Amino acid sequence: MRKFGGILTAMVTGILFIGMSQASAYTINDVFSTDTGNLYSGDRIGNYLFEIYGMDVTQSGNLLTFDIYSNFPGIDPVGGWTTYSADLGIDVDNNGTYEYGVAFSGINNLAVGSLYSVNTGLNSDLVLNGWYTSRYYEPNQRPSGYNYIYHEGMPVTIAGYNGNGPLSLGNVTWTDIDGNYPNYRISTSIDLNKILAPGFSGNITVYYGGATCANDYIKGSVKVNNPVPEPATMSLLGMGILGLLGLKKRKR
Ligand SMILES: [Ca+2]
Ligand SMILES: [Ca+2]
Repeated sequence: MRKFGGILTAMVTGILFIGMSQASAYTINDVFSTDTGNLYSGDRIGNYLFEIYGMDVTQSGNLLTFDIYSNFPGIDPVGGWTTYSADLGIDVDNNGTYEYGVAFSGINNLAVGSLYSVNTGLNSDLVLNGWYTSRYYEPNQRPSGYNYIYHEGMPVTIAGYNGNGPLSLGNVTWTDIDGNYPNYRISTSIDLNKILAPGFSGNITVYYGGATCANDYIKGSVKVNNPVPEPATMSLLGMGILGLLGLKKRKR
């Protein structure tokens, strides 16, 4: 019996270990709590719907894909404050200022999935380096009123969008994972050529403010390599152009 107990313990420990290692295997891990009852738990404040667990970042060619794991459904009314999803911020030189954003909620004239450049010079009481902060969105802002518990002054939904139009259009998808927590995988992809020079290899900082109240947020550094266009592709392209020119000449 003793031996059996030992084997059983080893099996249970093994299962637990696999479970734990899977839960924390994100590219960028965020502290998370499975407590759904309390307003302060782990690194989040407020309802458990704001909980962020982690972010996976994967690269294929010049396509960089972000998968964020969160309980946030994309829109959630809290009292009189309708919170939306914050945008994704990208800091290409790791200096704390986000030069690029991806629109996740599309509530300010940019379609969901738009990659945009930020007017980083813009600062005010409610705007930080071109990003509207959580305080900007709070109904009855201080000092006239203060009704909410949230992270003040965090860069969240859009943005010091420079007004020149999005750099590219794209998609953001909310996938209901399996009915458990985290509730959603939020996914989007960007073309690295829109934000980095060809041949760039190094770290960039990515940041997601969660909901507009920034009650949970995630930030981390990821290594990327923006490939230089292959010479073979370039010469094929060149041959194609020459071929077209030849065709044009012959037609005359
Ligand atoms: Ca968290
Ligand atoms: Ca920067």
